[in-house]
Amino acid sequence: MEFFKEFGKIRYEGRNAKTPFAFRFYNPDEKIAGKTMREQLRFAMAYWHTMCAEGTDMFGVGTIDKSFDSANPMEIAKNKAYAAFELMEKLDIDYFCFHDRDIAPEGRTLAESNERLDEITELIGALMRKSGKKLLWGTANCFGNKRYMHGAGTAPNADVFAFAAAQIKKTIEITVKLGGEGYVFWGGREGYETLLNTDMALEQDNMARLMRMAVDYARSIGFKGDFYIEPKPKEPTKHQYDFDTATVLAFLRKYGLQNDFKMNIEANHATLAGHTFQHELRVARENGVFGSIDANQGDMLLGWDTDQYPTNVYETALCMYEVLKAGGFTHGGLNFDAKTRRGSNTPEDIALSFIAGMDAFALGLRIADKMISDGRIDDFVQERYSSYNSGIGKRIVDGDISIHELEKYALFLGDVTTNKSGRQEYLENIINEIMFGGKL
Ligand code: XUL
Ligand code: CO
Repeated sequence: MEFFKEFGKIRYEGRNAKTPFAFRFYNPDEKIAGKTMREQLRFAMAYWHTMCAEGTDMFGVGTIDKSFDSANPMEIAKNKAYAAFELMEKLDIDYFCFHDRDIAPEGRTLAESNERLDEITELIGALMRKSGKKLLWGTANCFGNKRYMHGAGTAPNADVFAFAAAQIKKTIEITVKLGGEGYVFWGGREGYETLLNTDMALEQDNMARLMRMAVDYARSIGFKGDFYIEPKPKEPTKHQYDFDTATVLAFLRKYGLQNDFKMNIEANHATLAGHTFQHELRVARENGVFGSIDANQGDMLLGWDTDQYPTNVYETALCMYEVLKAGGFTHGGLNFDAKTRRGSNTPEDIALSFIAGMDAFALGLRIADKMISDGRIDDFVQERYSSYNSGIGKRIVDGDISIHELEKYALFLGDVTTNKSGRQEYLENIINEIMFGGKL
């Protein structure tokens, strides 16, 4: 059965393509920076937005039909699996990501939920073998059910903690069974609404305990992929413990988990934390914990997680610059944690949204590669810090000078009267020149 009859296989047709159902910039087999675009970008489909989200918001019901020709929950789940693989095939997307509850509806008991997961993962496994599509990462939805109203790993109720642990254990098992390359912790309700009712220390100790158990269990059953934490500062809780990359790093180091986790950086989460997307990627890269990306964008005028398809090429270029500087993805990839707008409610919109996002990242990769081969930006940064390559600067970075000697040196200088310009505008214009020079 074909679910998306409105469009066929999307192919690269170049910038003069006649149809909107074509890639203009994403040419999967073209090599950029030493690898094919397919290998560099490692695009993934987020099961929850693409197969499940119906366009509901705080003020209204769904506008997008995701019933997939059935009214029976398990039949819908199976049809979603068939539809997901049809879509990945048509869009030339190699990976997908899911929460346990996206792929199979929750049952009345944990045992029933687990049986349903077994049934659906059998089907998904068969579809993966047939198509060659791969699981980028799995995760457990420990935030949607009302039992998680006060959190999961950070819940004040130990029974809830136990339930979350069991749910995560099962999700790790199905992730391993499907050959997943990663496992994500996004702390959906791991935070607080008010400190008046919160034992922050115990909550964070417990979260670390849960993560340690999960990592040890996964490794014991042969999981070779990466664990990620996905930082987000707020929403749904007022304050989420995994606020941003720097906060998560402090948490990991406090609990001795720093060698077990990398970051899954989401663009819209970065901006909610008051950072740029590039900032979060840079902090991760500089600390050796760059892992994977949830590709989307927020709206400059809205203060919440709008999860829009990424179309801002300036942002994708600076993102791919950081990815290339990190040496590219290993187990991670670009997961479109993005949903079509409530008003974009046709099947065609799903294809057009992915095309927009994939082309925006293809452009970003092309521009980032040019930024690096052009060399002016990297050379400028090197030159800017060149005072540390010799003399007093070299002694500072070598740890070969005392504060007394520095004082003596500064007294001899008397004052510092020259500083070189940071040339911000010049550098920004280099990017514009690389992006548009000769093409308009
Ligand atoms: C929520 C979010 C999640 C995670 C996976 O903001 O980004 O979808 O990516 O739980
Ligand atoms: Co996300």
